[in-house]
Formats: sequence, C-alpha cells, structure tokens
Amino acid sequence: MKVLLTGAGGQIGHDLISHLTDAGHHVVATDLAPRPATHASHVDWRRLDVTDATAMHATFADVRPDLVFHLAAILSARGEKDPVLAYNVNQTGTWNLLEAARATGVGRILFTSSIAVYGPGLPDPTPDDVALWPTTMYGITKVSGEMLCDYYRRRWGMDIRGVRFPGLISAAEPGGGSSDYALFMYVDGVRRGAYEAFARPDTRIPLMYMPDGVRALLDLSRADRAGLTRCVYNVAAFSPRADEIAASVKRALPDVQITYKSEPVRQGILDSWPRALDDSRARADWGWKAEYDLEAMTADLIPKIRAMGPGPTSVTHAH
Ligand code: AKB
Repeated sequence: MKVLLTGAGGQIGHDLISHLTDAGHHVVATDLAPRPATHASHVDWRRLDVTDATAMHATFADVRPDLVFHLAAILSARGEKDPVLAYNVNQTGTWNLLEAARATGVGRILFTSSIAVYGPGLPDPTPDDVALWPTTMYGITKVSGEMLCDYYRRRWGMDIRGVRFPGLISAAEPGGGSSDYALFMYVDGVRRGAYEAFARPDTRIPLMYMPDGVRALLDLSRADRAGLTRCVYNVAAFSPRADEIAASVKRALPDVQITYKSEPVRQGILDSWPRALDDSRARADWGWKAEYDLEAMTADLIPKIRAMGPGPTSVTHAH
C-alpha cells in the first residue's frame, strides 16, 4: 500500500514511519524539514509545505496514496506564541489536504485531533460529544478540522477517520505542546538528573505512551468502515497528576530532582483541558484499548531515552 504522511518529521511520524515500513508499505514522508538522521534512506522523504495548495495538489497527484496520515500541526503552546502560523498550518493545511484528496481520489485519510478541542468545565471523564469551546488557536483549528473531515465524509463520501489524542509521550523530541512537561520529566531526568516543570504538581490531563498512539492510528486505519459510528474518536490511556509522574520517574531514577514553577500561559491551557477522556465509543466500534499505564510506560521509556544518549533537554528546547 502507498502511504503518505504530512508532518512526518514530528513526534508521531518518528514512530509511525518505522511501523509502516516494517509492514512493507511504500511510505512517502512529507515535511518542511529535511529527513531526520534517524530515518533510513529507503523512506521516500519529500519537502511539502501544507499551506501551499498547489504543492499539496501536485504531491497528491504524483503519489496517489491509498492511505494518508495528516500529522502536520502547530501544537498548543507554540500556537499561542504565533496564532497566525497555527491558523495557516492547521486550518489552511487541513483544507488544502482535503481538497487535494478530493480532487485526486485518495482511498482513506486519518486525521489527528487532540484533547485541545475541549474547553473548561466539562464532565470528568469527558465524552466525545459535548459543546466544544477550546481556548487555544490550536484547539479551534482542530475543532474546525474535525468538522471539515466530517463534512467531506458526508458531502463527498470520502473515507476519513480521526482520533482525539491525549498528550503523547515518547522518546522523540516534543514540538511545542503544553503537555511537554510530562515528557521532559523523563528526558531531563535521564539527561540532566533534574527538571523544573512548568505545571503545578496537581495538574492532571489525559496522557498516552506513543506505542499506544501509533497502534490507535493503525487499528483505526484498518477498521471496517461499516462499524464506525462517528468520524473522530476519543482515545484514552491514563491520567496521572504531574506529581504522580514525577514519583514514577523517581522510582526509576532515585537521584532525580523534580521541582515545579507553574508558567501562566501553559498552565492556563492545561487547566482548560479535560482531566480524563471517555473513550467507550472507540472501544465499542473498533476494539480500542490502551496497553500501557504510567508504570509500564516509565519502565519502557527510560531505557529508550538512555539509549539515545545526549540530546536536547527542556533547557535547550524553545517551545
Ligand atoms: C499539546 O500539548 O498541544 C499536544 C496535544 C495535547 O495535542 N501535545
């Protein structure tokens, strides 16, 4: 199968590409950034600016993918620093992708949405269908992206599916998210022995380990269309407080020092998100179930970050 990825150089693409190539698919990975050193030269890596409708159309017309994973996005924290960029990449980029796919006849599209579609004051756990009043430009563009996907599905009969991801944690460098405090507890814990979190210790949002995130995308991409009762699904794994993540890291790295200095913008975003997601619809429709809890993730992730050796930390990483 020919599989095209947008935003392939990001955190999800990093892990998804190797699963797709291992399964024997022909992967066309697109991004503004050049091929990362971690990706083998057999991956067909192409430069694509998703805000450029002509380039998007030309890429789709040339590749004619059977399956597309639309990953390109500016995340919540970076999006609040540059809302115009977030609008252009997330909103115009998704529109360009849907139009290119409609014109060239793509088989199936997987859209990546986020807990950022939600605003404050919702039930805990939060179900799929509630009023969506996000506080960030990232969240607004994801709500709109979900609605566009649903529209193209109904209006043009296209096969489009999506997941609302929690904050994803993996051994790859994060990219400007508000959930990055959780990943940096691990990355800085291993590389620096210390981390000052930008969130309060009682901060609690839904999180997921990347192997589950990749599995959610792959399982949904293979699910029987007849069994899908909605376009975009909540997927959940675990919802620890920040100090519970720190305690888990400390059990594995007893000398680590984790302290807290809440930063108002990112804390405000985190406080606006649900504390936990209800993913019962994904479980019922396509058999979704996360495998990793917090402790299983800690046990798997710390050796992986160690094996990566020296690299960026929260100190060197500009959000
Ligand atoms: C972010 O923090 O913006 C992302 C997300 C939860 O979608 N990781």
